[in-house]
Amino acid sequence: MLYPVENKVREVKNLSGIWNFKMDYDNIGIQEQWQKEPLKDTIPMAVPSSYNDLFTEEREKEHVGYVWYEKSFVIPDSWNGKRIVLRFGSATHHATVWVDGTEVVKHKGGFLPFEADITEMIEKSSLEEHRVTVALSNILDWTCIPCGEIIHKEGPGYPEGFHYQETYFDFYNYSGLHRPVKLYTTPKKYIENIVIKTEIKENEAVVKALITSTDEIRVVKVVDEAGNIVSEKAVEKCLNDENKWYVETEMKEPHLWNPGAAYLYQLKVEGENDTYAEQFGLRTIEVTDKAFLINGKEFYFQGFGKHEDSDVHGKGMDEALNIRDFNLLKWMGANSFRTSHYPYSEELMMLADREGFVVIDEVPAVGMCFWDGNSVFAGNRVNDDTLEHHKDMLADMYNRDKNHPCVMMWSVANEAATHEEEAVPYFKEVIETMRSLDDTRPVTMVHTTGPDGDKVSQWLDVICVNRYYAWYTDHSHLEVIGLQLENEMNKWYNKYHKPIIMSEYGADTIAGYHKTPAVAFTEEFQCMYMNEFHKIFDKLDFMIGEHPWAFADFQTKQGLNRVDGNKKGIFTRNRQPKMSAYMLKERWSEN
Ligand code: GCB
Repeated sequence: MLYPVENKVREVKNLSGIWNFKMDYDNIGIQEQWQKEPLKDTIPMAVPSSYNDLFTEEREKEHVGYVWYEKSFVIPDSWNGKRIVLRFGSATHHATVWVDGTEVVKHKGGFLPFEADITEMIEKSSLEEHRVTVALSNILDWTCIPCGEIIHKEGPGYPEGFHYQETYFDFYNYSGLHRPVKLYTTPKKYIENIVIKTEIKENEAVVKALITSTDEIRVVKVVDEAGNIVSEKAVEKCLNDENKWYVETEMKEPHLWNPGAAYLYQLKVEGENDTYAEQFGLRTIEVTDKAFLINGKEFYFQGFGKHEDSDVHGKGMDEALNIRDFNLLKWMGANSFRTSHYPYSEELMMLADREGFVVIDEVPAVGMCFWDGNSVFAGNRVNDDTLEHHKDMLADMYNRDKNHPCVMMWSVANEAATHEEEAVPYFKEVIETMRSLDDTRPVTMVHTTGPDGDKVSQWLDVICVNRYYAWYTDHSHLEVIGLQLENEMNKWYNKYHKPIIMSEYGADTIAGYHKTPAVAFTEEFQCMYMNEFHKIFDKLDFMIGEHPWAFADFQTKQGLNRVDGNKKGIFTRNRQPKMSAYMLKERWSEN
């Protein structure tokens, strides 16, 4: 899927702003077909944003089920004869979209884009103003990723109809139209997709592009950052498919995309009617048993697991926040991050391309492990529908992010119960699917299960492990960290002979809380805690990275060990540093 762009033949209309909004308290709107008429009794709502934290009452904030969005738009006469597409950056988690009361698209999966071609209905319509209506449900069950379930309880201790959304992941189930909604045009014959793969030899690069297009493609041009055309080639149609076009074009003295020193080219595809410039970068990735090499140089991941999360906006896309986060990452000497635990906005990925951050791109497969010993994969929880949806999300993530040079590795899940026998065929298929989509990037998965229990890492390239020694186990006994960590990491390595990234480690820390001797939750403790991990990372040559958890404090559901969210941030939720930020800055600036 291509990002909507403006150029001499394409136009974009951003529908972000204030929409009409209506809570479907009793989840009756679908049955009553609210889309047929303009919504009644609406309130204003910001798009993009999560709606939850904009409300003042729990009933709305914690609503389980449907909410409705509506916006009117006009199509300018100048768009006559063009193909018109309505595109959602994301809708969390299930959306049905109507235009003027007619369904145009349905989508499941809260963190990836989807679109509807509305040309025909616009052409047939005599209306001057159109109405887009969205019914959005935030319900998570075992057929979705992330997984969840609705818990119903009854009996004398519970009010009638008592129920709530249970989730098995540690972030708030923010809901809404989280990313921009856009209308865009293309010519009627148009370029649908471009897949770019590159090969770098000595002082030359080959750029290979597979183009899906109903338009006759003429030529591709590679344009450098200064706007010079550095390569140009006529394109040939693939013999076996009418709408597929393939080209290979060479360029001399390529400028590589390096971490911290990005360089972006554009592949300009020119057709008879349509044209599209897709950004790409030149870099190689190689994984050995002990190293991750980018452009032939060993790369050590230093950075964070992050969240799309902030005050008021929730998970709503916020360009100012993205810029602030990237400036903080640079200030600290961080070179990478993981999109824990779902693909982040396209706008953020483009920024990462430009700023030279290395990204581990994670699909929203989180919450597939129970901590009480109950099984997730054997029985009536994760099922065939979950697997199908998981595979769909991998494909959507790949289709959206395939040409981003910043994406250096795919993560197919976070903390799944990979010790369960039934998880083996599941993840074999998931990993095979990822590889069949992309043969150019390594695949990882983020573990909570230890090396003795894990049954799936033989299929991965890199092993990512989350560990909280002396926090969730042996709480506050820092002296156990070194021993337990070294022992476990050696076990992982001896079992699989693959490089390891510590993808999470950290301690909840209240900003401004200080004590000596240090105790858990103080800023001093957070520094001492991480230092114990660092001593071991520095000893083990197969450790290829450290991503403390988490970049910033973030909101979670309420829980006994969550006082207004997860406080393991190195920054506060407001993006101000705790003491540990200075400690990490010093460590990372040395490398
Ligand atoms: C984890 C999860 C992450 C949590 C973190 C914690 O392992 O991957 O989502 O927030 O632990 O703080 O407990």
